[in-house]
Amino acid sequence: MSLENEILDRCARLLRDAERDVREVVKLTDTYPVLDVADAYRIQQRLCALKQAEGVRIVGMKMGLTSHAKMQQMGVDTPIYGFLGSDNAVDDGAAVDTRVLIHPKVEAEIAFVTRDALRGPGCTASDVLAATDYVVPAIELIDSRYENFRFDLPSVIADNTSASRYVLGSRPTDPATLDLQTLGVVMEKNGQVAEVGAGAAVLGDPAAAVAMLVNMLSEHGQPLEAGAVVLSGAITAAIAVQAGDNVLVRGDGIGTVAMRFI
Ligand code: 0L1
Ligand code: MG
Repeated sequence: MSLENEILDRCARLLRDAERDVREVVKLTDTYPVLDVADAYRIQQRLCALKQAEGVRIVGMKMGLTSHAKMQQMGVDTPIYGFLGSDNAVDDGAAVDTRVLIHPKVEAEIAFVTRDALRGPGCTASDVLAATDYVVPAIELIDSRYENFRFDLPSVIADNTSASRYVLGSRPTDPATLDLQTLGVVMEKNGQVAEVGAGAAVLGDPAAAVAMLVNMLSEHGQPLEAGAVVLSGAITAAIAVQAGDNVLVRGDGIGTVAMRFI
């Protein structure tokens, strides 16, 4: 059963205000137990429209819950997606002010930047590689707007899959020169190795995760635009960060990317 438009609008406003006011809210399904995944994507679209009305540009998309461990934890077998706004982008090595974040965590990812638009259904990892301009290592900062970072599937989809900030590495690499599945990634926090992983942690192949995104978007009649940034999903577990922390991600053959916290 679909919730009324007025309720969907109210949910989007609540989440937007929570992010702006740096305030946790109860998960949406506590208030609206019938909220389902379709409603949740409608709320996410409204959140996107609210941000665009404030002048935010949509610069790309992200995949979430791409590891089997996270899917199992949420009791689902399909990843989820969200949007990336110009307000989410941070420069490589720049400082992020933790006072405007609720309970930030970071994860290491591989980001794709598309040269050509992609349309599903039937998009494959090969299609993605052919349409990709370059890949770079990325750090995604997730910051759920929900109390204690706890939610269920519809609630986290509505909350734009916890999207908050991202930073891209400065050295673009042609994915044709890489084996993305075996590409090793190390995440260091304050000079110590915190997490390690390989591209295959993302649905077996980060390019397959982007293909899945394209196919999911096609169910809503949407393409993945040319020039889009795509965060393909976490290669490592997410780790909590606080003021004073420095995070660096190093990917085999693709360079490094860093974020620091003040
Ligand atoms: O980017 C992600 O994989 C996060 C998806 C949402 C779940 C979470 O906040 O951990
Ligand atoms: Mg992520």
